[in-house]
Amino acid sequence: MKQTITRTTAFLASCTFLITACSGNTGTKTSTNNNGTNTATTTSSTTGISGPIPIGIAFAQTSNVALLGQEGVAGAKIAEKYFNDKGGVNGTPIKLVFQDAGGDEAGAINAFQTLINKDKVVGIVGPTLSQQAFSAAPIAERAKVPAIGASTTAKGVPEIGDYIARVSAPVSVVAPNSVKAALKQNPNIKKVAVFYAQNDAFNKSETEIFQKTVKEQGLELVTVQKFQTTDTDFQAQATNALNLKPDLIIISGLAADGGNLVRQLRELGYKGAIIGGNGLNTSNVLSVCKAFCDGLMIAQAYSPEHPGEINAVFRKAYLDQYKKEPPQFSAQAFAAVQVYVEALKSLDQKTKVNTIPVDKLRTELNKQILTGKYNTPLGEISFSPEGEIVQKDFYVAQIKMEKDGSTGKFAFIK
Ligand code: 1QQ
Repeated sequence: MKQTITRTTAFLASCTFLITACSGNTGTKTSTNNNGTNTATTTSSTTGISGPIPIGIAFAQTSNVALLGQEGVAGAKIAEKYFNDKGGVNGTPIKLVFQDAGGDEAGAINAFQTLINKDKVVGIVGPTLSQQAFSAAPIAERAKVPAIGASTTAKGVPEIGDYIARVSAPVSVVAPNSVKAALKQNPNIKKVAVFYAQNDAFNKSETEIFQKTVKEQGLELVTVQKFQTTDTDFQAQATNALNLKPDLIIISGLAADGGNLVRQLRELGYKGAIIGGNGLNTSNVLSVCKAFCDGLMIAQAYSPEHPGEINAVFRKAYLDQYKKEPPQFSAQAFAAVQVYVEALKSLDQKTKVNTIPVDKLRTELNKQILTGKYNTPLGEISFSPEGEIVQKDFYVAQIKMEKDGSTGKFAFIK
């Protein structure tokens, strides 16, 4: 019922916006690019793009989800500079248009509508959460605008529609790796307690995979504890679980709540292994669980050590700017922008993209995206006909905290 209301409201909002935004034929947007110079793109639905090619980025830049979204923003910006320095799309630069998708469905819907109707982007990267994608991606689908997820990993995201794809490998492929790594480190693990945030689509999807993996590995699932991504106090659930003496605890939450749960479990005296899911997959979690983050294991769809020139260039650019190794969400955002650039280049070789009306270009681009192969920092990737990423290499990292108890790093153990 809730879903129906959300979608109807979104659809109406989208129509209202279309009437105002489309009453004039041309939308012009001026923005500042990486070099600090002003660039203007003029685009209309019926004529081609004049100026840089606008690609929309709809990540969380505010709210608690910004802990995750800001890493996507960083990766996308590195890609924009890298590909524009290399000549953009056969001589035409790209221009990323950022709209803050915030942390909820409304924020993502707003960002998608603005990017589609006002900024007239050729395609979108985002949103940050699967929970947001299930509301916002249908807007791109209805408008026939490609939307590539770069951190959405729940079951069912690419199936939202023909225009919806992702470069973020699904939980079904990524999550089991961390359970296997924990067992390799400690083959005596028998009893497992699972925690998950029940108000988030991704965490519900991830915990299903974790619970299935636990059973497949012959382990005993002693309890499943639920919480909300907005919770800060986990005493009741943590005490319930610890009374059952687990040897492994698996948490599906987001960075702030997940990090707090890790801290409170350790404060209550838990000494066993802890696995965090993709929502804890950011060094921003270090400031939440501090010294108690030490030992936390998280499966990865990217390694900074991945061989190949494009990853070497990306890694160096990130290291130079942020003085730490690039995180998975930055690498995935880079890869999503790369997919757009390379698909646009292939199209442009057949027909100059700035001669194609933007509506038609979006559809042609979507087809091109799904047929290409891309050599990215994540390795060589391609897409299934549904828009699911096809990727080869996966890893597991373990947080190693320094003695100061506030700095630390993700050490790759697989
Ligand atoms: C999803 C996720 C998020 C935790 C990534 C930021 O994997 O929502 O699908």
